[in-house]
This record gives sequence, structure tokens and C-alpha cells, in this order.
Amino acid sequence: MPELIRVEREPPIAVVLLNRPKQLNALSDGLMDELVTVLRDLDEDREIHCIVLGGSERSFAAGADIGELAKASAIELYYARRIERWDAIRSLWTPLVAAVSGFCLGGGCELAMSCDLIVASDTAKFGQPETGLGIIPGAGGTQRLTRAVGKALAMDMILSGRMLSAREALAAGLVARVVEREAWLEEAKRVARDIAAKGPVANRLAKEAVDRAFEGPLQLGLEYERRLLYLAFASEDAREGLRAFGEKRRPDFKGE
Ligand code: CO8
Repeated sequence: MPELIRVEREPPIAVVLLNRPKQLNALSDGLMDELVTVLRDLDEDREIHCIVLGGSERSFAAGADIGELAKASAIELYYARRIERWDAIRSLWTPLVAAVSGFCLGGGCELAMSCDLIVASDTAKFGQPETGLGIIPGAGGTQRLTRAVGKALAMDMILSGRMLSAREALAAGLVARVVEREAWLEEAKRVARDIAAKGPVANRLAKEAVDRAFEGPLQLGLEYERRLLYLAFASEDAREGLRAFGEKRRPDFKGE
């Protein structure tokens, strides 16, 4: 059996690639289980400070595996907690950069949105075509897409099946950067290396605080941010980063 997930460890970053090219990286149960396991392991790896998650140049992921969904009953999916398992991705400490080229549809778009930011090639196509199959987005699409691009565009994509080009996704706020097709993975790795060069403790706390802005009311988010800032101040990384600036040298972060 070919491996469903390929991992390239290049400390301080790691690259994780979905590997079902014939099915355009459709997210089968087996693939998702492997993905969650690999990401959890990398999350515990002290040498890895940022992870790139990608597919292939043709397709990031064309959604959940439709063949598997067609065979499953609602109660089977419910009891197997299939979608709940995806939550593990949102609870990773390590920043996650989605490198998206080609199709990024359905569960694939939801997976990319579960990452902390998206770097897209100019060939990328984002969509939530589930209603065309008689179902609805179920791994965060109706919520995360709406918060990212607003109600009008989210409704258009979810109800009509409209796909967004990379440039449209950038303008709408779904994507952080768009690069030429050839650079889709390299640019994501470059961004990951930039992230990995920052204070690891600060990165973890900052991503947690930004998520709060996405997930709750403003007052709670502000309070959460303030507490995490105090926590960041208590880290050795903060002492080192603040001292290094005054000493005009690069900080030597230990992630402590
Ligand atoms: N699942 C399984 N196989 C797929 C999928 C998929 N999502 N997408 C493509 N494939 C397969 C095709 O069946 C085809 O296989 P084969 O060569 O054996 O016939 C192969 O990949 C290549 O696909 P196409 O020939 O269709 O390639 P095209 O370039 O003509 O078209 C498209 C590309 C437009 C991406 C087209 O394949 C397509 O529309 N795919 C389906 C997209 C879609 O509807 N995605 C949503 C799926 S549902 C979902 O994601 C719900 C998530 C809910 C949470 C998860 C719950 C567990």
C-alpha cells in the first residue's frame, strides 16, 4: 500500500503532504487518521516549530472521499465521531501553514481553513460543493468560511457551488498569500521558516489568541489575549527576545 501521508522533516519545519493523487487527495477515513497521527507526533517534536500541510500541484484535496460517504449511514458516521477527529488539527500547538495548489474543495477547503494560514498558488480553486451532493459542509465550512469571507460570498459558494480563484480568495480574506504555480510549496516553506524563527512560546500563545478573535465575542477575546500576553512575558523566550533586541543580536529561542 502506498503511504497516504508523506512527511519530510526539515527542522525547524516539517512538510506533510497528502498522497492519494489518483483520487485528487480525497480525504478517506484512513488518510485522515494517518494525518492526525502524523500531525500529533510532529506537534510533540521539540525540533519542529512550524508545519506545512500540502497536497499536490493538481489538488490540495477534492473533499471527503465521496465513495466512502455514499456507503456510510448517518448513524455510522455519528457513532464513529468521524468529524470530531478532525478537531485534533485545531488543537495543535505548532503553527500550521496550508500550501494549496489546484482543487481545494469541500472537506479539503475545511481542512485548509483549519490551518493557521493559507498560502495558495494562482491555480488554486476554493469551493464548498456539498449541496450538489445533497449534503452540507460538515467540518466547519459553514462557520469558518462565513467568518473568513462574510455572509454574501459564503452563501454564494455554499448554495450555488461557486468556486473562488486564488486571487478572489485573497481579496476575500480566505488566503494570506498567492504565488505562482511553480512556487506553491517553496513559498509555504519559506513562510514556515519565517514563523519557525520566532519565539516558539510566543507563536503558540499568539495563535491561540488570534483564534479567540475568530471564535468568541470581542470582550472575551480581549481578556484572553491579555492573559496570554502576561503568560508570554513569563517565558524565557520573552526574556531572551527582549534582551537580544537591546544587544543588537538575533535571539536564541529555546521554546521555554
Ligand atoms: N472523493 C472520491 N474520489 C474523488 C473525489 C472525492 N471527493 N474527487 C475526485 N475524485 C476522483 C474521481 O472519482 C476520479 O477518479 P477515477 O479516475 O477513478 O474516475 C479522480 O478523482 C479524478 O477526478 P475527475 O476525473 O473528476 O477529475 P476532473 O479534473 O474532471 O474534476 C473535480 C475534478 C472538479 C475536483 C471533480 O473530481 C469533483 O467535482 N470532485 C468532487 C468534489 C466534491 O464534491 N467535493 C466535496 C466532497 S463531500 C465533502 O467534502 C464533505 C465533507 C464533510 C466532512 C467529512 C465527513 C467525514
